[in-house]
Amino acid sequence: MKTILVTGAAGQIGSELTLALRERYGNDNVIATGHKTKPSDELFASGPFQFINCANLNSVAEVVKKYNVGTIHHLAAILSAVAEAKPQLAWDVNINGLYNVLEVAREYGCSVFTPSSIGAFGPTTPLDDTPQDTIQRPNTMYGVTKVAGELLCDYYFKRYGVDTRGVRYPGIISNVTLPGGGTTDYAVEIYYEAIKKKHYTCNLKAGTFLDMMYMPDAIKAAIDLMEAEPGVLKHRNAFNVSAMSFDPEIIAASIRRQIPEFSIDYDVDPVKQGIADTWPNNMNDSAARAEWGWQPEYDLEAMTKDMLKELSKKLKEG
Ligand code: AKB
Repeated sequence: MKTILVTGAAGQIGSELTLALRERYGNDNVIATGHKTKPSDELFASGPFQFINCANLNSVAEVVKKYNVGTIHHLAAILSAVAEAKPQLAWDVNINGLYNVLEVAREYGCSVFTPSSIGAFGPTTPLDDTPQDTIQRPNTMYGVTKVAGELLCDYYFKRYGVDTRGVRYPGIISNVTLPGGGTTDYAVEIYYEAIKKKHYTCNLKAGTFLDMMYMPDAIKAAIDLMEAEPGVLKHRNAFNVSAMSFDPEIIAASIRRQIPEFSIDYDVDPVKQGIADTWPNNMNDSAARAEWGWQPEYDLEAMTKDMLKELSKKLKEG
């Protein structure tokens, strides 16, 4: 049987997607790979794990050959704030890494799931009800790599018939692994601080609306899209997917409904604010809903209740 490979498996999405894929397809059929980040004990113990470097084609090819891989979930990427601090690294990982994965997929006949992001939009994109197909002129290195990645995936499908698929993820909120250097990270940190200090100092301004999604829905999106009949897909790559849109005041109010003493103030990070100001306030994800039945399960209130419950347990256990 062909196996599934996950790159970036120790990262925020990878750590949970790998376990979900193992539960669905069998532990030994899902190969977790990472570059430097140490995997959690659960990830390491539950199935194969190997260190690879996606920026090196042979490193990807060897693992695909060794495990007879049929599908690659390519999650290894540098997020937006780190990409602004280290643009050359972002290009190497986000572009050369994806190119290598696509080349290996072409040679070995693999399908590829690649996340794009709300970061693929820019200041001239319509920010409200952002259409599926619209202006994409981002002015960040992260955005440049995401748009190029979307186009590269489309190209490999059209030119070589590689079964490429992907979504534009919004900010992802989770209680297992922390995100590493994104603009939307505040929406995760706020829950940790709400439990630890009942106060949060936010690095984005009140009124900064962004699309967001709870991790179980992010995982569902990846699995549902990869399991969709190819004939139903008109877009294939870069589907807008969203579950909710809020600003820091709205998420704070949602936390306050569970923790009434919670308070928020602001110390704005100009780099992150500059990035967030060019991203959609809310995306239109009707193409994903129509083509492969995208339907999120969590709204803000359901997510807040679950995040606070799960994090309280986790922080108590130490
Ligand atoms: C980031 O903030 O960089 C990511 C993203 C929205 O792509 N979470």
